[in-house]
Amino acid sequence: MSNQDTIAAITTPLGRGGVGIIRVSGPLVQNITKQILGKQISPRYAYYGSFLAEDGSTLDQGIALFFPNPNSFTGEDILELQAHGGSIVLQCLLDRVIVLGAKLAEPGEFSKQAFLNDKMDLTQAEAIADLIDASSEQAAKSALKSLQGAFSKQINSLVEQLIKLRIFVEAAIDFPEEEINFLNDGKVAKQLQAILEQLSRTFKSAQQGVLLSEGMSVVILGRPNTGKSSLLNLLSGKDSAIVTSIAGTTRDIIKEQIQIDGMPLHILDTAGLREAADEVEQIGIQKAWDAIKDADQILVMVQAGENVTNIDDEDKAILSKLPSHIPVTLIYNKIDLVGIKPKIKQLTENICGHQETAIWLSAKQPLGLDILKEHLKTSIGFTQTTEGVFIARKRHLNALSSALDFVKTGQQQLEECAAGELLAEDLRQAQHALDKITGKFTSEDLLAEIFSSFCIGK
Ligand SMILES: Nc1nc2c(ncn2[C@@H]2O[C@H](COP(=O)(O)OP(=O)(O)O)[C@@H](O)[C@H]2O)c(=O)[nH]1
Ligand SMILES: [Mg+2]
Repeated sequence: MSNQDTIAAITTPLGRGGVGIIRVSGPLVQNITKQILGKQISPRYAYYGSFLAEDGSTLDQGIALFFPNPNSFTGEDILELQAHGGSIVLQCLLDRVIVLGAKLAEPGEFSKQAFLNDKMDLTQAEAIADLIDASSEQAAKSALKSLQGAFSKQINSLVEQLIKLRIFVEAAIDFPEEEINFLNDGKVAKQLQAILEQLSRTFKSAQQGVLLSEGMSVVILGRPNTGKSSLLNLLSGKDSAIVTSIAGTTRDIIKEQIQIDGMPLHILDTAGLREAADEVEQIGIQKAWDAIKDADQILVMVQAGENVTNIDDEDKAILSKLPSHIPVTLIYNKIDLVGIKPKIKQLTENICGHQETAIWLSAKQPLGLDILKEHLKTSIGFTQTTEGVFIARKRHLNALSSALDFVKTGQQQLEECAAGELLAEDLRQAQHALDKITGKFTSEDLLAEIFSSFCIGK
């Protein structure tokens, strides 16, 4: 699949800057170089000179780099013009390149071209976008690991093992008299088990990777004046939300992105839940309920009392409305008023059918913040060691989980009826699922979806 278009884009962010870069990739590059620089330039050599307009006047002066195919990012001829970073200068240069036959690159089109020319697989291309979007140092390091192929390597090794096993099982099918012996001698079962274990390990690492790239969404919920906005401000370290003793202060959802030891968190502060007469407040309350749908964790704030796990009927009513698949943590706030020390406790008596934890803290003093942070980390299964953690996406998790299912069914087929054909089919499906991760089998639609989320010029 070779692209006959020559594509171009400003690859540096728009606005003012010392340097701005235009990247051009495709078959017209050499011609465009000649027109703009007045001559061809040596490959991989920093050429300093004038960038010429059509009438021969100088548009700007800067550095030009030429990377001939196939040794370039996209695998095609690439020209990079490093000009001065003003939006007008760069736009004039880009216009010039477009007039000379290039078309404006779509978001992610350079990376897509690199993928289509086998310069990298899909996990690596996705890692570029994740590296650019990384919201913490750990996320950036993990994205780099994926970019360098750490994730693909694991997938490729699994695919290799699956292929080997498939060949073995399919050979057995061809010799019906010996098929049963072949399949029953324990070798296949052992290899299947090894694949299953490796798949599970990769799945777990990918889960960490998804956390790093997407972060965890934490919604703070509760009655008015329990200190939700105070907690948001405390976690984010700034005055994001207005704090007053007037019930109904917060109406819109206030979102802050923070990180705890490198784990990105999206914290959502919501309107206090109560029967509100005010229409605006009612809308805010509805928004609060909507927000929990995508939450990974819900913090329900209640007022600490002297009696340890005491909550009243209104709080119980809130808890009873929460979906049971999302972990809930009860936050007993304002411990400074009742003289309790910060602490954490697993609640054995579930209040509303959730796995619940209770934390006592003060959002105002502040007290107990470390306990909360530690709890958020452990409850999502975030391990601090980023060694070996590569960045991943939900798409990868889905594929891995589907591969796991197929290998497990294959195991059952083998145990229950030693049916070689059924096992071979499960192995084929598992391999197919893994191939989707690296992009060996990927539909045009999925490619379009993946690359369209990239930035222009990448
Ligand atoms: N004493 C004490 N007051 C608090 C604490 N947290 C919040 N408050 C106060 O409670 C009131 C309501 O706080 P706010 O964060 O706006 O609550 P929200 O309505 O749930 O968002 C404000 O006057 C806060 O200063 C706390 O831990 N201790
Ligand atoms: Mg508030």
